[in-house]
Amino acid sequence: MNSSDRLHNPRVIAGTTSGFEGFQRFRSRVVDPLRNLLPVAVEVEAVPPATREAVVAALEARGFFVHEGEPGETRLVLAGTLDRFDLLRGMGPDAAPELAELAGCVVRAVDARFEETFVVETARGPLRLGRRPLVMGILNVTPDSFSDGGRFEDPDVAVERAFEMVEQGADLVDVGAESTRPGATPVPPEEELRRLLPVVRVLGESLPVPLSLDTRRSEVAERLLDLGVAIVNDVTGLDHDPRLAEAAARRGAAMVLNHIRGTPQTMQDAPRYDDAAADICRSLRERLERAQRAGVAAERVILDPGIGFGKRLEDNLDVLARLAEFRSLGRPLLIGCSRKSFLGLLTGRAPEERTAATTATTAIGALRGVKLIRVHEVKETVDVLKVLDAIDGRLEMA
Ligand code: HH2
Repeated sequence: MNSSDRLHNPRVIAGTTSGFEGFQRFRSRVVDPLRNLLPVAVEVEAVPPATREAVVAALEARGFFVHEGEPGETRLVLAGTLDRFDLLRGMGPDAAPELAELAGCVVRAVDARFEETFVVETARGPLRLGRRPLVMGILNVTPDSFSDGGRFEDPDVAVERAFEMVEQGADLVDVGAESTRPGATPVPPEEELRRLLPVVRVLGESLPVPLSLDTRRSEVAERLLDLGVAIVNDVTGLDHDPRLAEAAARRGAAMVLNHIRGTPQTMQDAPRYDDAAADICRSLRERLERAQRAGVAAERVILDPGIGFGKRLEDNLDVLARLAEFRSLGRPLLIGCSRKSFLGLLTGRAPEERTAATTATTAIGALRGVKLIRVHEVKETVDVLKVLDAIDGRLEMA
C-alpha cells in the first residue's frame, strides 16, 4: 500500500455501474473514441486547506469538474470523462507540484477499478480470479456457530461435508473452529487446535481445492500451515494477533483481511460510521499496509469489508450497495453475507431459511466485481454464478 493512497483513500465513486460494464463490451473494438464519453468520479480525502485552492485550480484547468463540499471539508470529488484522467498520468512534481501526489493516487484508483483478473499466490500455488467469482464453502467445526453450530463437530462428518462442497462446485473450503457471531465466547487456542487438527490433517492432504483456515491466532496458524493450509482468513484483520501476518508470510500463505470494529464480543455495541463504505475502505488500506510491514506481499492479500462485523443494518447495506468503490483498493474482494442477521432483519426469516436472501447478495457481489463469495449453500451459489456468468460473459463477446 502506497502511503499517500492510505492518506487520500481515493475511490471511484461513480461511473461504476452500467457505463463501465458497457465499456467492457466495446473494449476490443472502439475503446479510444469512448474514453471521452465515459464519466468517472473519484473521491479523495485529506486534501489540506493549504493546498486545496491550488489543487482545485489545477484540476479545473485540466477540464475536471471539482465538487468541494462544505467549507472546512477536506474531501474532494473530481469528475471528468475517462480521457481527462490520462492527463494525470506520469505527472512530474515540476509540472504541478500541488497536484503530483494526488494525481498518482487518483490514477491508481481508476486503473484498479478496471482490473478484472488477479492471480493470488498461496502456500499451495496460485489462485486465479477472473470474471466469475470463486465460491468459498464454509466448514464450521464448532458447537455454536450461528447457523450450523454442532452439525460438523465430528471430524468424519466435517471431512465428508468438505468433499461434498467440492463436488457441488466449491472452489475453496474455509474451515474454522471458533464462532465469531456477535457475543460468542472465545475459544482457547488448545481447544481450537483440538477441533481443527483431525479435520485439517485429512483435508490438507487430500482436498482437491485450496483450504483456507479461519483463525485469528498465530499459534493455530503456525501449526496448521504445515499441514497443507493455503490461505489464512483473519476476521479481525490483524487486530487480534499481529504475529498472524508473520506466520502467514513465513509459509507463503495468502491472507484474507476482514474489516471489523471492536471484537466479536463488543462489535455490535452501537457501532457508528461517518461514511461506512469510505471508513471501511480506509481501514482496509491500513490493514493491508500492516500485513505488508509484516512481510506479506500485497499480491497475497484478499480484502473483505466484513459484513456483520461491527455494522448496523444500514452500514451493511451501504457497503453492499457501494462494493464497486472497494475495487479501487487494487486487491481482490471477498464477501461473506451467508445467512447473516441483517438478512433476517430484511426478510424476517430464520438463519436456515435465508438461502434466497443470501443469493441476492451473491448476485450483487458478482455484478459489482467481488472475486470470492463465502457461503454455506454451495450448490445454489454455483448455479447463480453460472447463470450470471453466462449472461454477463456476452458483454465481452461483441
Ligand atoms: N463471516 C464469518 C466467519 N468468517 N470470514 C470472512 N473473511 N468474512 C466473513 O464475512 C466471515 C468470515 C461468520 O459466519 P459463520 O462462519 O457462518 O458463523 P460463525 O462465526 O458463527 O461460525
